Amino acid sequence: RFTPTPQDKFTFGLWTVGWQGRDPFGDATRAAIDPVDSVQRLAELGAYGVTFHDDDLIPFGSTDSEREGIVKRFRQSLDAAGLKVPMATTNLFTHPVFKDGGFTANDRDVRRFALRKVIRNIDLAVELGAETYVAWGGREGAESGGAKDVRVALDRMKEAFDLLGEYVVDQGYDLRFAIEPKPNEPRGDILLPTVGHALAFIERLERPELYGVNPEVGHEQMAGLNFAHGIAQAIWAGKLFHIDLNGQSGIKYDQDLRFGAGDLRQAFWLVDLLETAGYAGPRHFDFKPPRTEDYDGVWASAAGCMRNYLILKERAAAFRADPAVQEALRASRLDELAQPTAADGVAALLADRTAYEDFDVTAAAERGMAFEALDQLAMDHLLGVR
Ligand code: GLT
Ligand code: MN
Ligand code: MN
Ligand code: MN
Repeated sequence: RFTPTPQDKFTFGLWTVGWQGRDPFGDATRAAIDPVDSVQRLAELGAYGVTFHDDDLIPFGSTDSEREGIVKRFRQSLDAAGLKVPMATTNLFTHPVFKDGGFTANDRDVRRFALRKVIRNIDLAVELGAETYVAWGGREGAESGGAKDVRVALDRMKEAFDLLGEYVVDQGYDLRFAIEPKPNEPRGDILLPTVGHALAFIERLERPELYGVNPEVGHEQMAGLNFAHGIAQAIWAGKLFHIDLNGQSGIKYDQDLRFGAGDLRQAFWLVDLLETAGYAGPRHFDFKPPRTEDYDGVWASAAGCMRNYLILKERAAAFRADPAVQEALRASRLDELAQPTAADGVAALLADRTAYEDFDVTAAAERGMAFEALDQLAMDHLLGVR
């Protein structure tokens, strides 16, 4: 019970368990871990796959022959452990050259370098079997108003994604992009700050079908938003290509807690949504084991992410299966929300006196929605007392 298996499709970034605990105030508290060891440990814990930034695997500045050797050894470890690489991404934020961004840096030579860096890693991602390429533009933004002409920067952002789309199509790759929004940190204000901004941006691209979103729990919550609502809209738009699961407690710095820590109620509704909406992609954890932990703590934290997901999955399923819940959903008229408002057409709506002239506004206003009873049932299931 609550023991993960590869069928659960849990994946982890190499940068998550491999985080050394460096923060703006303190040095690393843990030694670097060999990606090959992470692969091995994650497989033992029941994960399905790993993901990586180019630089997580191949240190920035490696020669071509060093790169080849690293990739060969990594591929062998994946095969031995039976782990997949469903997603990869590019580090366009650590090296000082990206201090003003990658795709939207004011410096054109930096933008061209950034595109080449992405393309180089796309080739590797496809070679390793990835279907999704994540783009988190953490350095695309500004700290001050005059530093970035946002409309022009969005032109450059579009140009970058269109070029990458063209490249992928030209190569015949079966790869789609997932844009990851974040409101701030490390930049004061980041471009494409929320799921909604990213969804609107995608529709302006030349090949919108190639692009979706990779929302992260904590990033939306840093903006005070309801994560499950954002995910629901992404699913509704057919754009939930990937997801970053973690935990966050309210509006503060990006905590990247293990999944289930932080806002537990939003985590419950999120799992309920993913499991009932038929999301088939990886359940990807993008968390940071706190810097207080040694490596035992790191693996306990990684195991906790998966365990919490499975517990919440069981709790959400129990909630949906409970006859009292089904009754409460009817009492709250969720079935009525599913009925079109005017399938009879606008003429019939205008001719329908019960819709307006004879509508009993007072009686309708007095009807209770019964949401509190419904939510308490959810709470009882979440807390395991039902
Ligand atoms: C970085 C960021 C994450 C992104 C990763 C992808 S890297 O750790 O904080 O949210 O998903 O670039
Ligand atoms: Mn984060
Ligand atoms: Mn992060
Ligand atoms: Mn993330």
